[in-house]
Amino acid sequence: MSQLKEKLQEKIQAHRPRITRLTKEFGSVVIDKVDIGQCIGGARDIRCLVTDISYLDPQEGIRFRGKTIPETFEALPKAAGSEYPTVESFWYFLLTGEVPTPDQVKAVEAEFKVRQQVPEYVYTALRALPRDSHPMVMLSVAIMTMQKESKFCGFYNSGKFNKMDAWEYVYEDASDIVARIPVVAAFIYNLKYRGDKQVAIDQNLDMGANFAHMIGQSDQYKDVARMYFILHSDHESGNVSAHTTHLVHSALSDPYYAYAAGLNGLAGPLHGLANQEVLGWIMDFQKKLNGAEPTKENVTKALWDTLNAGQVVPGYGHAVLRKTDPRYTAQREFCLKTPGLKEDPLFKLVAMIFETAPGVLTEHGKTKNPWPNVDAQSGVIQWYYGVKEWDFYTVLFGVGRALGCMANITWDRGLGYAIERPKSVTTDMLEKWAAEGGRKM
Ligand code: CMX
Repeated sequence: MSQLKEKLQEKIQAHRPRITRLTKEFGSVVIDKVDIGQCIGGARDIRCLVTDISYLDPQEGIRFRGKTIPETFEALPKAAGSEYPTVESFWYFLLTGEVPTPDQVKAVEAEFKVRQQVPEYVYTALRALPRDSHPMVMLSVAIMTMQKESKFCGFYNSGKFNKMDAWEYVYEDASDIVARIPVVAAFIYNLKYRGDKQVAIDQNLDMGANFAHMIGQSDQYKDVARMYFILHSDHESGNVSAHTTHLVHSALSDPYYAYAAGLNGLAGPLHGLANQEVLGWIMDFQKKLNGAEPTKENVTKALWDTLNAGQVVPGYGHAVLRKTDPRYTAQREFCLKTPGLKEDPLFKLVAMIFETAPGVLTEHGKTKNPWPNVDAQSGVIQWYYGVKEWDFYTVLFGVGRALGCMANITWDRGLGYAIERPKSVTTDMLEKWAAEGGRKM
C-alpha cells in the first residue's frame, strides 16, 4: 500500500465513528428548513451535503481543508525552483487534510508516474471523433473509454464486494483519473489545435510542468498550470460538477462514469464553460470596437447591450459567493506580478470590465452577486501564454476539478454515504401548502 493510501486509511478509520455517532444518536436533529422558493429555485442554500475537503463561505470564499487560497499556496511544499506547490502535494493535502513533507510529495509523484500512462485505445477513440467535436466532448469520451479499467467496478463484480473496503478501489480509480487526465487533455489539445503533433510524457516533471511540456509551452507556463489546476479543484459539494459526480457515484457507478457525468455538467455555460464565454464576449466586444480603444464608456454600453438582450454577463455572479471570488483575485495577482502580463491589453481590458461590471450589474438589479467569479480572469492568462483556443479553457477547468471530485468520492465511499434520493413534490402540493401557510408536519 502506498504511503498516501496508508495515511488515508488511518484518516478514514478515525473519521468513521464520527459519522456513525451523528447518524445513530443525532440523526433527527434539524439543521435547516426548506421553503417553496428553494424548492423551485435550484435547492439554493439547503444544507444537505457533507464534505470535509473544502468549504465555501459567501463572504470569504473557498477554504481547502480549512486553509484559504494564500494559506494553501504558502503551506504546501513547492515545485523545484518555483513559488507554487506541485499538484501532487495538493492532492495529498486534499485527500488527507495534512500538509505533506517533501518526501511524501516525492512518493505521490512517483505513484503518478506509474499511473499516468494512458491506454493507446483512448487515443484511437479520440482520433475517431469528428475533429470539430468540442474538446469537452473529447475529454468526457476519453474518461468513459477508460471505464473498462475500473478497479472499483472489478471489485463490485468480484463477488467479494463489501462496504468497508470499497473506498480502496475508488482510491485506485480516482488516482488513475487524476494522474491521467492532464495527459489526455494535452493529447486533445495537440490533436485539435496542433495537427495531431503529439509530445511524449517527460517522466522527470511534476504534473503541472509535464502538462506545460506536452502542449509545447514555455517554462513560465509550468506555474500557470500548477496554479490553475489547484485553483479550480474544488468549491465544496453543491456546484454542478461536484454534485453530479457525487450523485452518480452514490449509485455505486464507478469513478469513470461519475466523473464523465461531472464533466458534462461542467460543460454548461452557467458553470465551467463560462471561461470560454468570457473570451467570446471580449472578442465580440473588440470586433465591434473596430480598432477603437476600449474605454469605460464603451465597456459600460457593451455590458448593457448584453443585459438588454436578456443574456448573462459571463464571469460575473455566483450562486453562493457574495464578493469577488478569491480564485479571481489569485489569478489577478499572478497577472500583476508577472512582467509583461500586467501590461497586456487583454489584462487591461479585463481589469476595466472589473471596474465597470459590478456597478452595471448592481444597477440592473437582478443578480445577488455583481462581483467576478473564477472564470472572468482565467482566460487572460491562457491567452497571454499563447493558449488562444478558448474552447479549450473548460478542459483545463476539468483537469483541475478532477482533484476535488475524486477526493470527494474517495471519502464518500470511505464513510459509506448513502445513495442520493431527494423527494419531489407536485405543483398542486406546493399550491396547497402555500394556501395553508406551510406544510403540516
Ligand atoms: N449577468 C446577468 N444576469 C445575471 C448574472 C450575470 N452575470 N448573474 C445572475 N444573473 C441573474 C440571473 O440570471 C437571475 O435572473 P432571473 O431572475 O431572470 O432568472 C438573477 O440574476 C438572480 O440570479 P442569482 O440568484 O444572483 O444567481 P444564480 O444563483 O441563479 O446563478 C450563476 C449563479 C453563476 C449561474 C449566475 O450568476 C450566472 O449566470 N453568471 C454568469 C455565468 C457565469 O459566470 N458562470 C460561472 C460561475 C462559476 C463557475 O461555476 O464556473
